[in-house]
Amino acid sequence: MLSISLYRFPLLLHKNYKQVLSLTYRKISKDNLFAKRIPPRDFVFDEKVAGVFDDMILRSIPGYKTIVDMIGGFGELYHKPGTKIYDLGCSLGGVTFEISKRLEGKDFSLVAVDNSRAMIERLKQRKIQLGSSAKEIEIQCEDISKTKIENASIVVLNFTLQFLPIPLRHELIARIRDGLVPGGVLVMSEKIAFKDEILNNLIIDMYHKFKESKGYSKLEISQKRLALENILIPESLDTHQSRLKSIGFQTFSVWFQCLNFASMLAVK
Ligand code: GEK
Repeated sequence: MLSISLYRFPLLLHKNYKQVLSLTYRKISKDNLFAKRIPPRDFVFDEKVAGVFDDMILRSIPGYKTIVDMIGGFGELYHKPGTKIYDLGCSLGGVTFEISKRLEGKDFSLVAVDNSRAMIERLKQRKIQLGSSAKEIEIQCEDISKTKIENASIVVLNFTLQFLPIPLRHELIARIRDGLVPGGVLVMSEKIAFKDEILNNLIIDMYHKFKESKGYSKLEISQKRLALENILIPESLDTHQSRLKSIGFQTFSVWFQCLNFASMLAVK
């Protein structure tokens, strides 16, 4: 597997940066999982995906790094002392570590949840490398539809809800609302669909151009798209807004959008 060293893990400003240099400058493996023609199969977050995930997510989500940086800012702004933060579908901890870095020295605890064993094992290794700076992070390997959410001032779903079957989404958002303290916030990023078919196709074409500009071939793009077809089900921004409002979130705004990727903020 090829290795590249362009990636800057978002921990450069960390006070104990010496401890995390190995994370910051580690070589990351290039995602070429779909480069050769392979028999069609559904996408899974297995060991192979976890091994190239840092590269995959940066080259697959326009604005990913900006979104993670900004969520760190939301963390700083909205965390209330003594409350919890949840990163649901945390993968390798992009959001988890960004928020922890910003809140270092404050009274907080962060619960990072993912149901991929391969992701969680790697995340635990990163937590060990960070030592005492990461002591506030509690890692749970479980389905987010089972996660107990309580006393939370911030819940983050950064590109995770889209993988949950649609019938389960309402119940999860309702549980998040119940677990948030008054004034607590949900930050939710999603791949989105557009109701207008012409616009939808145009934006998808633009997105494929984005992926090509990041070095993916047409074969990689089409094989990955097929693998995700039944796994990642995007909804429209209207659908997200109506669900959040019907569940009782008072304030809603899209704070970031690039092509068919958006991030939303909802306040209880
Ligand atoms: C980031 N938030 O880097 N329960 C728990 N985890 C799940 C479930 C579920 N039901 N379904 C999917 N996942 C991260 C990126 S990636 C987004 C999130 C992407 C997990 C899955 O195992 C994977 O790690 C993550 O959600 C989605 O900011 O790959 O497009």
